[in-house]
Amino acid sequence: MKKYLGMVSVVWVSAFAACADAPAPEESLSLWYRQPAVKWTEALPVGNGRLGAMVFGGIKQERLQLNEDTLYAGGPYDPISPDAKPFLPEVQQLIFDGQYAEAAKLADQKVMARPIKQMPYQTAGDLILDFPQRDSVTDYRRDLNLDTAVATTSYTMGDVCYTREVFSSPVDQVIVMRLTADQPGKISFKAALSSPQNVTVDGLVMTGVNGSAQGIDAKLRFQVRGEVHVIGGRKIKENDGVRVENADSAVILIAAATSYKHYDDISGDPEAITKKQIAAVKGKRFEQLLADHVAEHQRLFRRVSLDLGGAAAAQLPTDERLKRFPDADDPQFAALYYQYGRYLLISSSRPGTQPANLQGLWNDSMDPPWGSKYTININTEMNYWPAEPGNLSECVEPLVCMLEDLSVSGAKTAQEMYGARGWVAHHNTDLWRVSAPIDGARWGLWPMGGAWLCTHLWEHYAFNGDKAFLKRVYPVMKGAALFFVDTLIEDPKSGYLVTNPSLSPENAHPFGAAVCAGPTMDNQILRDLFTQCMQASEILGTDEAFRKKLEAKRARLAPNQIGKAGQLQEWLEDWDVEAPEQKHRHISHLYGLFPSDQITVRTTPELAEATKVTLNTRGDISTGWAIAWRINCWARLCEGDRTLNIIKHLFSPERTYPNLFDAHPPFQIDGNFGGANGIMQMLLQSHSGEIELLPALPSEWSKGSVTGLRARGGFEVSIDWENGELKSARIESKSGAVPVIRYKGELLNPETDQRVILVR
Ligand code: FUC
Repeated sequence: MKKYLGMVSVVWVSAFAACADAPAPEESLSLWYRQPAVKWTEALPVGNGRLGAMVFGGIKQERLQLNEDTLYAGGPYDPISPDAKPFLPEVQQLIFDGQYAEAAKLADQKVMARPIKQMPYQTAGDLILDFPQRDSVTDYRRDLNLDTAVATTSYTMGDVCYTREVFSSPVDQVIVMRLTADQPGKISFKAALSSPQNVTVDGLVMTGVNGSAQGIDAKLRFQVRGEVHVIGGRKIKENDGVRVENADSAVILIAAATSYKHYDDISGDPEAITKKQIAAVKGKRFEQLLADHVAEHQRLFRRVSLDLGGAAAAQLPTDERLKRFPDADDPQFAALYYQYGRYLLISSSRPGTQPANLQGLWNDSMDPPWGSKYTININTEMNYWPAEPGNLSECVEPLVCMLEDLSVSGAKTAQEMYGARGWVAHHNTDLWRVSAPIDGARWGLWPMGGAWLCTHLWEHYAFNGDKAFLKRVYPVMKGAALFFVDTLIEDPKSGYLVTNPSLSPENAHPFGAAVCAGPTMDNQILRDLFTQCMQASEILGTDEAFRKKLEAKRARLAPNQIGKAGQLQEWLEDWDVEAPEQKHRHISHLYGLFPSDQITVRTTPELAEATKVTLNTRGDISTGWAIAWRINCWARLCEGDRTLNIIKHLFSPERTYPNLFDAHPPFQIDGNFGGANGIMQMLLQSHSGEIELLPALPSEWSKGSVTGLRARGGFEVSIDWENGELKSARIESKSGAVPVIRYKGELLNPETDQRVILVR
């Protein structure tokens, strides 16, 4: 114990500045509240990509709900239906014959995976701290400082001011909590671990196995290991926890690990890992743990700053600001939401961790909505939209690794289900990298999930120009394309090459099903995938014959088409106006408008008009992520005021919880990331070979500045504006190339325009 004394050598007075009368935090990039969290969606998230906690900030009881990003149910499994391959030709024929409901029925019986659902992501449990409460509490505040990634709770009880700070360190791989008071001997509590998992507890060590699900046995072992260090007072180990009495201050360290090593290897030793992680911080002072954590967080977080003006509103607690946003003059709230998106990505997706799942990293349930895994027909992609432009390129690495895994597991699915080369992943995947279609044909019989994700590999290259990276991922992109070389089939009516069976996620057409051939989104994704593979092979000087093959296939894909209502057609045929759900949340065929640039106001004005018709029919109000997608589309259509109006739907108590988590409802993190990206896109876009400054600036954001955004082609961009007009733009060209810059529809000459500072 003695060794640790230095670690908590806290000067008591240092920790209570916040207590005076609980004003707003000094750091305006903070979420803050005047009451503890009662609901989980009021608690504040911390995370190091792998290890997460939701901090409640209770007075009599503190709760840290804990997550480890590999703690999923089940174990390695492969649910490919053995009947899929023999029955797929029949399903295909039924679709070509227009017997869609029959095709869906047969697919449900024979083609879909067994089990029909994947494995859910699960909670690790809770760290609970029980405190004696002798008096009433004043000056309560809890906050999450986005700049330091520390959650702090402080209050005064009697004449003592108490402070608790919590962070999850990416450097030391532990969650750290410090408890201090402004008088000696005042820290007393009982700390205990608990979990809905199958666990045994000894003191602050909780050892367990994950849950089974869908008939897949629980095969993962895990451990959560806590350690408490005190200055002054006493620390007593009990069977079910640790008691601290009359300490001057205390530090709690939490490590957690599972036996997961890879999707087909669960031979890890969680006990050895957690012991090692705790041992590794032995002798490290709290101040050092904190300083290392903050430095690593700020290395990423501080690359971008955004000021939209109106900082006074930050004096109000975050939940109040949220309620007032639609009617208040609080543009800076959008800046807070934007930076919270970047904070959440940094905290849920770092090199070496799992990618951000449906809830990022944070989940308190054994059976969360949609399993809190990877829905790859929009949600996972949306999670990563803000990464490259938001200067968080490293955060994409877990997604890249997942794609490398899927290119192996998905090759088996391609072979066994379709008899095809390459690899395929359908609309969902999980920790075990399952790629067969799940959930029923209506949702799952869509072979494009892996292909769409592959466009993120190209994007990473487009933003950074890293050829070594392109070389690394080219086989994954090629494998995804190869699957379609083998499986695209000629549509007997139109002669186009089409996917079959497929669907337009997850929308039913007028003929009693969703399954169909060659929906618009598939053709758009394939056009991108093929084009990007061709460009990559050219850059890498390889695979000429394959490139030619892709070119020939690409030429036979159906083009984007305008239907009888003037809308962009969702399907190969003009079915849209008869489709049963006119307000459907998915706007899959607008993939071509965003995230792709196949449709733009400038290059394809008629198609851009058609997307407006579609967007107006679908409506602005939808589920959280679906609103976020609409925001991005209207920003691409360069309609700033319309975009801000839709943001007002997202920033409403119906679509954003008090902790600013997105509400589908229930909580899904995609809306946070999609919303953040939409805000960024209003200020800067880079596609179709140009950088466009302030393309969708709403009139309410008349003055502001942004620094450090990234643009395709290897540029870093900072912009200042006033009275709704560009004041200056600083563009740093990492490659030395001169960018093509557009502002208000006109090209700016970066060499002569006084407003542009080009740094090469
Ligand atoms: C897709 C969406 C749902 C939900 C789920 C996680 O299936 O259609 O709205 O977001 O993913």
